[in-house]
Amino acid sequence: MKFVDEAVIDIAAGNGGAGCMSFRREKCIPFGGPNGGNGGKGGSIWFVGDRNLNTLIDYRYARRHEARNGESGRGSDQFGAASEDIVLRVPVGTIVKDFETDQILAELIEPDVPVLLCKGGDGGFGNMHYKTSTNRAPRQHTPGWPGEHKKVRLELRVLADVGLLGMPNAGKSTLITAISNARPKIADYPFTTLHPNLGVVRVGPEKSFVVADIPGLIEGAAEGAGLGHQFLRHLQRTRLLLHVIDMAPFDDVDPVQQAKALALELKKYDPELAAKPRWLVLNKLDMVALDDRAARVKDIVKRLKWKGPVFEISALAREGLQPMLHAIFEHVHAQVEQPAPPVDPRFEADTPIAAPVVDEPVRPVRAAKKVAKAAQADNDEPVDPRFAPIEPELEIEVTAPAAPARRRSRAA
Ligand SMILES: Nc1nc2c(ncn2[C@@H]2O[C@H](COP(=O)(O)OP(=O)(O)OP(=O)(O)O)[C@@H](O)[C@H]2O)c(=O)[nH]1
Ligand SMILES: [Mg+2]
Repeated sequence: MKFVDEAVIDIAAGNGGAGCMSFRREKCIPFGGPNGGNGGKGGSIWFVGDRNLNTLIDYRYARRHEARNGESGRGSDQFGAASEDIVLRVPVGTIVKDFETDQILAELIEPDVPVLLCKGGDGGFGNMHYKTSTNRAPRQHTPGWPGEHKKVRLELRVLADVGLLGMPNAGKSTLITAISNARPKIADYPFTTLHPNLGVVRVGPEKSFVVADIPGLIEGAAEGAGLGHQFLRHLQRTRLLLHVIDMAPFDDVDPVQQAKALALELKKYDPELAAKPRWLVLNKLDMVALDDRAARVKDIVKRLKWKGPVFEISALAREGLQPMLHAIFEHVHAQVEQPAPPVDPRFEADTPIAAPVVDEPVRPVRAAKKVAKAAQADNDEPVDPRFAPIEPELEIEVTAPAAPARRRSRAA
């Protein structure tokens, strides 16, 4: 399916139905009273992240999504029906931005968690709503409230832990094929890959991470050279970038020069992305003579003034992959925030035990002494304050309520 990672659509929620003004008119029922019902609510527009989608192509064709208006209220106590909401399913990782202001309205990171983007208008009140004991024949009724409408830009940023970055033909697609279940097209011409591919890497039982392979980047991408640099947005959510470098390029270009140019492009696109942890992956080691390898690697690292981790691999021959995968997994795993275990408030240490409610102040010193004495009574082990016996005979200072002052006039 065609990969589309951007779309602009209009969304409009439904208006609320109008309230009705009506009176009960029936034979032999004088003064029947108001019976106009409220209007129904207009449909809202929700977005939901769907794990099974990976493109925004549907929104290239269907560009306007309108929910229906709420039904108007009617006489005979009838309320208008609310309209159905519209749920737009988008790939997980989609960002919804306001078209005019570019403000982020929603990020759909969690699958199947609906996010409200346009609220439907509430229904208006019928005259039945206004009846009171003093206003028995109200003629007020209100129209429905309008629904929200927006023009939004949808941007897909794939959710991956690790991103592969490199010049065209560096071997990124070969690497993702070697380590994961992804099968992108591989060929010996530049720009084989035209859209991001995701692959799940299984390092061991219950140990996995997701890798994203993106199209190659060249010098001047910020100005539109090659495929431009727009797809770098797919690396913005990763935790680690693997900078794949071809150690034996065909046309004898300098890999160090290219690596520096690529780092510059990264900075031009987004300084935050350039600041992400980046590791060097020197690929196509099999193309370098055995006795020349160490010197070549040392030379590249030295000229790049590289301080971070360096891995020497051959994606095609599948050499040197395992140590790299384990190191990546450790890094990614360490960065994933561990969600705090749910705490049952009943067993929370800080929760005070329900104390007897007393209005008068307790004498603190004597009460504390008694608690300490009770704790030492049976054994010497320190007693958890939560399980300390509640002192029944707390010394309570009872102050007699002040006698009401007599009026002087009476006393006199
Ligand atoms: N000898 C050798 N060839 C490799 C290795 N890795 C990749 N190649 C070859 O390099 C060529 C380009 O590989 P790709 O994986 O398509 O490169 P890419 O970085 O994805 O390129 P683009 O998608 O165009 O950006 C292919 O012909 C691969 O067979 C390697 O480790 N050793
Ligand atoms: Mg490729």
